[in-house]
Amino acid sequence: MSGASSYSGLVDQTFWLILGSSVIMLLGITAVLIYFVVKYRRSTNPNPAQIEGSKRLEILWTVLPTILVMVMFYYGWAGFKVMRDIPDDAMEVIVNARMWSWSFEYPNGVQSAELYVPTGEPVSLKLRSSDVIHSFFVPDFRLKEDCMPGRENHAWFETTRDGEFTIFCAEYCGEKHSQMLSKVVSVPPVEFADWLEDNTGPISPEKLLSIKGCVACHTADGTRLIGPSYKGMYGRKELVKTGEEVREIVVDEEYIRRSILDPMADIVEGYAGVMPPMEGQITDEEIDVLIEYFKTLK
Ligand SMILES: [Cu+2]
Repeated sequence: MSGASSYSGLVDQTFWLILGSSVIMLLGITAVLIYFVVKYRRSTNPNPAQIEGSKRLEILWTVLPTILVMVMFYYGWAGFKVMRDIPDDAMEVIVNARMWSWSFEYPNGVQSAELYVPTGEPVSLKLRSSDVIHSFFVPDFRLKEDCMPGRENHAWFETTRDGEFTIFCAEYCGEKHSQMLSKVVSVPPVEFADWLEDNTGPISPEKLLSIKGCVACHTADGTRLIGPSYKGMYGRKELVKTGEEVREIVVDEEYIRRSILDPMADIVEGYAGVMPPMEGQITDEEIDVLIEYFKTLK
C-alpha cells in the first residue's frame, strides 16, 4: 500500500532496501550452507582438514558488511532527517493523548476529536500526554512518535492526497488501548478553511465531553463504565474515598470542578480511580458548560 505523506516514499525505500538485502543474504547464506553440507559430508570426507586464517576472507567479510550497513545508515538517516526537520510554514496543531482518546487543538483555539488537515500543506504536531506514554501512529504516513507525560514531542507531516487515515496508539496504555483510535481527515485547503471557520465558537457540552476524552469512561445514560455515569449525579449524596478515609459528600459544583481538575482527590466508592488530572487541559468556562449540562441529566 503506497503511503499518503510527502516522506512516506523515503521510509518505504529504506524498508525495502533493508528487507531486500536481508532476503538476498538469507538466500545466499542458506545456499552456501547447503552446498558445504553436501560437498564436505562425512562419507566422502572422513578426515577434516585444518584450515588456518585467510587475510583475503577477513578483509572481505569486514569490508562488505561495513559498506552494506553504511548504505542502510545513509538511507535511514536521509529519511529520518526529513521527518525531524519541521518546515517553518507548517500549521501548528497540539495533539493531546490520554487514556484512551486523542484530541487536537488548532492555532485559533478550535478543538476536535479528529485531525482535519489541508491536503498538500505541512502540519506540525506538538505531542503531549496527560497520563502515561502513548504513541501517535499513522501507518499511512509512516509516522510514529511517542506522547510522553511531562514533556513535548514533535512531528510533522504533509498529506499527498485527500482521504481518511487511521490514527492508532502504538504504546500499550491500559485497558482500552486498542480502542484509542481516531483519524486524520485530509481535505482540499478551501474545504479545510471552511471546516475551521464552522468549528469556531462555543462547543456543545456533548462535543466537549468527546473532545476531552471523557466519553471513554463516563456515560450520560446511566451505564457504568470505568467511571461513574453523569446521569442523576448532580445533587446526589455519594460515598467517596479521600486518602484512606471514606466520607459522604454531595455532588455540587465545587465537587465536580475538583473531580475534573484533580480526580484522585476523592474517588467514588467502588471505582478504581484511574482518571488523569485535567488541570491545564480544560478551561474554567468549559467546566462551567459541563456543570450546567450535568444539572440537566436527571
Ligand atoms: Cu495510548
